[in-house]
Amino acid sequence: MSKVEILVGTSVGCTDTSAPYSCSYNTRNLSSGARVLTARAYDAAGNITLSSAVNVVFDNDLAAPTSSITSPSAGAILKGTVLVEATANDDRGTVSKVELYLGSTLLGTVTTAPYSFSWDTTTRANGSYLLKTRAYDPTGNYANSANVSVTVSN
Ligand SMILES: [Ca+2]
Ligand SMILES: [Ca+2]
Repeated sequence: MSKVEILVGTSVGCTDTSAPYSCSYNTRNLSSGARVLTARAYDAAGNITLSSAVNVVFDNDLAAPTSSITSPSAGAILKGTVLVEATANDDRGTVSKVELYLGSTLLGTVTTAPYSFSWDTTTRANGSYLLKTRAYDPTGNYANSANVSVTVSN
């Protein structure tokens, strides 16, 4: 045997040139769904043998959760300590954590709903700021919410 290729559908997923034949393939390279795996073996003379097919299902969580800040609303003028509230949802139903950012500065992390953050605006100079959340699922996919522009006026 000179090499064995593992086919994922009709594409070569990975190749091994030494016995025992095995190789690692990242199933996250493809969308989730039913797949057919086949081994294609080449001998030194170039003869090719195809194995019987094995049906498998790729079942990766590839989609990041979405989140949005529900309070304060855009354009709000804030003073003192305010409650920042967000919602978050994942395609697989589990959000592992939601982070609140002021610009690029992490203000806090909440791991269970409701996603509420207490923010002491007096630690900031008066002016305009952008708030956003970043939601994670258990696989580690994450995405930012839209920015909400607020003004601190203490
Ligand atoms: Ca090997
Ligand atoms: Ca997900």
